[in-house]
Amino acid sequence: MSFFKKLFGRIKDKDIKEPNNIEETQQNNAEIERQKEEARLAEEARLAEEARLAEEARLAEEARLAEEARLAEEARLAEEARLAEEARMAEEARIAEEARLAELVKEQEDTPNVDEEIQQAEGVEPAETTQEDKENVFRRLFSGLTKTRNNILNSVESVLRSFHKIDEDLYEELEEALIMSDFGVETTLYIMDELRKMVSMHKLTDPEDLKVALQTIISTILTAQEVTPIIQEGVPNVILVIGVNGAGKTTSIGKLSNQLKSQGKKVVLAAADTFRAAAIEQLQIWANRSEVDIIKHAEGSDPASVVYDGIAAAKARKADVLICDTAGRLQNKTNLMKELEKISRIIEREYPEAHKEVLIVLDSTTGQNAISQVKLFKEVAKVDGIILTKLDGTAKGGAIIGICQSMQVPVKYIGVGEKINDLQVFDPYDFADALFPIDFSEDELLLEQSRAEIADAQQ
Ligand SMILES: Nc1nc2c(ncn2[C@@H]2O[C@H](COP(=O)(O)OP(=O)(O)OP(=O)(O)O)[C@@H](O)[C@H]2O)c(=O)[nH]1
Ligand SMILES: [Mg+2]
Repeated sequence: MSFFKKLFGRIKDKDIKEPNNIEETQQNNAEIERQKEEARLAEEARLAEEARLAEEARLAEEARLAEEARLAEEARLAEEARLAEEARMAEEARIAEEARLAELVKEQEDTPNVDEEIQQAEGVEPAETTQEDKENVFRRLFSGLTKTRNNILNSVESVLRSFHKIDEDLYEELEEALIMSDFGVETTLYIMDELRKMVSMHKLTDPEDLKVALQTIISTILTAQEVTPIIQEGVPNVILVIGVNGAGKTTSIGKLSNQLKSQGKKVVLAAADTFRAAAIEQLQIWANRSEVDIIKHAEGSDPASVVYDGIAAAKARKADVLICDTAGRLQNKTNLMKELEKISRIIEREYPEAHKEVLIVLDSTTGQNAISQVKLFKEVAKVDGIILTKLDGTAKGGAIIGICQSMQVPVKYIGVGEKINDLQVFDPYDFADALFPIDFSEDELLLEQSRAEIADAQQ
């Protein structure tokens, strides 16, 4: 077959009209070109549409992310505003509460004690402690313990209110509430044990009765330690005040010297915290306020030599009480130990005739931490008693129960404010009453009976 025949045959196969002349062939070619162009344009349009859609999707995603970010920012700002408002309201409440307490204290201080004024005018010494004095002391204690009481009462009462009978679930929730109120785990378990015993001993069934029972157990814990007075009559006394820095040593010494002075005692202070000049100045201010003598050396001098001079001055001036302030820094325990040992040695050697009392000052706002501080200082010195400060500023006063229960060191004084009169001799019964105020008459009887029974059982 000739070449043209083959070609024509194939064209025929493809149903293309056979060109019958050159012009037709040209037309066919043009048609092919047109179709190609059309296909190219269609492809171009398809790609353009695809790109447009992709761009549209990208823009939509961008808009969605921007909206998401805007909403998140809006939520963040709203949360920030809410927290700021909460903080503002809490601060306002704190200031209002502070003002209320300050007003209360001022009212008490401004109330003229007519009896005392008449007695003084007549040259009669005021009676040692009147019923009114006692009531004022209790009121101060009651007011100082407000935060702790609210903390304990709110949680205990909300548990008691939510039960109609005394059962395991109640015990469990009460246990949790006491732990949350800073009683400490060990002490809480002890209290719960005692509570179960009392419930079965008195056949208690009403959850409300548990409040009286709790108060009984708490005051029993608080009174378990024998509390001896910090000073003895007829002999010279030395009080060594120790504790971590900021606990309230210097302030408590200032308040204590004022009390002792007003009881007619001759007091000398020894500024044995020579760690920084401000500590010496602070004690000097308290000495001026209480009008008592102070022995001080320069900043950085040997604390034991201040105590040595303090003893010499106390002897020479026939002082009843020498109170030694000490540094509380614990960064270097070995140094602290050596320093306290050296001071104790000087006191033993130079003042053997004196009654010695080592008091540890604990900041109640540190809660359970106070217990580890006692443990630490007991390694260094024989601790005779505790001054527990700042009970007024904390909700963690419940820690005192744990301290008494586990430390075998009696609490002797408590600080319920920054004023000169805000250091109180610790009265465990008053403390328990101020912590769990119960308006009772018959219950009081039960309370007293229970105290006696527990005391009997412990003997
Ligand atoms: N609210 C309140 N504040 C107290 C009480 N006792 C002490 N403070 C305050 O606690 C702060 C520290 O008291 P200081 O007496 O300087 O403590 P310190 O243990 O001597 O401290 P260092 O000398 O640094 O070791 C002071 O601002 C006192 O006013 C208290 O019972 N209640
Ligand atoms: Mg101090």
